[in-house]
Amino acid sequence: MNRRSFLGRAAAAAAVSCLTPRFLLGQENAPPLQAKLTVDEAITLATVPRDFVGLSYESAQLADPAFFAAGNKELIALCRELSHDGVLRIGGGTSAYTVFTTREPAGPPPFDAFGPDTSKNVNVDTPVTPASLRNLRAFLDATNWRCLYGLNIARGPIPRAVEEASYVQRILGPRLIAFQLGNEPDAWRKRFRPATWSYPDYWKEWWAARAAIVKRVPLAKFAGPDTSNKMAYVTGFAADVKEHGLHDVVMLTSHYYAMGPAGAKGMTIDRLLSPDPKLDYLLKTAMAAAHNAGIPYRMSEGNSCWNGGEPGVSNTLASALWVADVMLHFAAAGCVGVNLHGGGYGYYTPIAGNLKNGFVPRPEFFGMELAKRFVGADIELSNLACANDRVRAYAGRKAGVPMLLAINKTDHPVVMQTPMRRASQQWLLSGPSIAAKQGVTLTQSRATAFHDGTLHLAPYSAVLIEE
Ligand code: BDP
Repeated sequence: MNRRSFLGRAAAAAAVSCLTPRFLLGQENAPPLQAKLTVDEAITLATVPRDFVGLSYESAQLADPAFFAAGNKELIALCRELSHDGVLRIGGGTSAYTVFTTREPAGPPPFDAFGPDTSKNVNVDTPVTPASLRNLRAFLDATNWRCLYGLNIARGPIPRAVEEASYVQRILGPRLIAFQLGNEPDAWRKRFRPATWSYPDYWKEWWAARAAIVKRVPLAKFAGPDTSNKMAYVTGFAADVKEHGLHDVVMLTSHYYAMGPAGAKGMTIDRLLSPDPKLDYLLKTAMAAAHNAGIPYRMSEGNSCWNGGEPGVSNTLASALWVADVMLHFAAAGCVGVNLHGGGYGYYTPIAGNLKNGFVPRPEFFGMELAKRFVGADIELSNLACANDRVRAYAGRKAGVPMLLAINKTDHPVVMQTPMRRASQQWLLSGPSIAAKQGVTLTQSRATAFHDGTLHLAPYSAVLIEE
């Protein structure tokens, strides 16, 4: 299904509409949902890589060299809280409008902080200079993160992208994972390219751009195709990489937004918390393509609702529960990482702020923090028997210790029988209400909700326990 389409999910919405009267608060007194989790320890679905957790920012943010810089201590601290080994992806819609120049501009940067691109078509050029790249390197050193770097291919020109690549490679050095050649090329039709534009045209351009970059930067590595939603580009790209034996293509990437566009009808908490039928198709297709090419797959950009996020949805407890679930969903499928898009004061940004006012974690940040506890863990095959598909669970084992993440996206309490024998450690993700923007917390406490293998989940909450 095309995420750019306005198609609603009428059936799913109808199925849950009986919940709406109690929807906003959750009912401690509502009858509990019964759930039973069984785990097959013999079958490991995936091991969550060290650098699974990531963020994605607009390329335009580089126009302010002080943003990704060693001096931005608050942002560095928040990134380190999310991961000691994360991935910062630079790209997005504005990567078609960045202009690399070695002439450092005089005067202040054009903005304080740059949120997700919502313009799609109308944009202004912003500079990227060696100073912003040197500061970005210092930021990556301070966070111990690495970078996926998007070059301006949509509008080029290619020689400028080649020059930029040579600076990026030299300055970021080991902090650079790979270049991405253009953001969402499957959406260039009728924007940057003619109406007839399709995958074979992209591959031709990609091939020429790669050749030009490799000539000047022989050590360059690539990831792609960094697409919006057209899986034909993902399978096509993987097949071409394989056919041409391109060992410098180290990763297959594409984007995932649960819904959108923000502002359209039906972009509700209700929908965000319901299973997304297009997700399993995406994962199955992307993983098969990656397997075919012998490279890992990473979800390089995504979030709850494209077009900058839906206010009252993308910045609430709902987004925190959603993100914890979706991160584990990707991880269990074998995806090697996810980059949650954001920046500035965008509604879906996990970290909000600017240099002047400081940086704060948004609700989604806490969902990411919960999911990150699975980094390094083996995710085991499990089955959750529950009448409500908004109750979710993931089981795993880290350094031999069994762990379980249970997510209750309903307004009922849940009583979940589990094979866990004890809960030595417990984390609780919760908030004052599902629509709460403030007061969402992740707390570590001694297990009180767990007795004799039975886990009690409050409405709209998630619990992670380690045996
Ligand atoms: C994606 C773009 C990103 C936007 C996002 C959105 O790559 O730059 O910020 O959509 O619309 O297509 O939120």
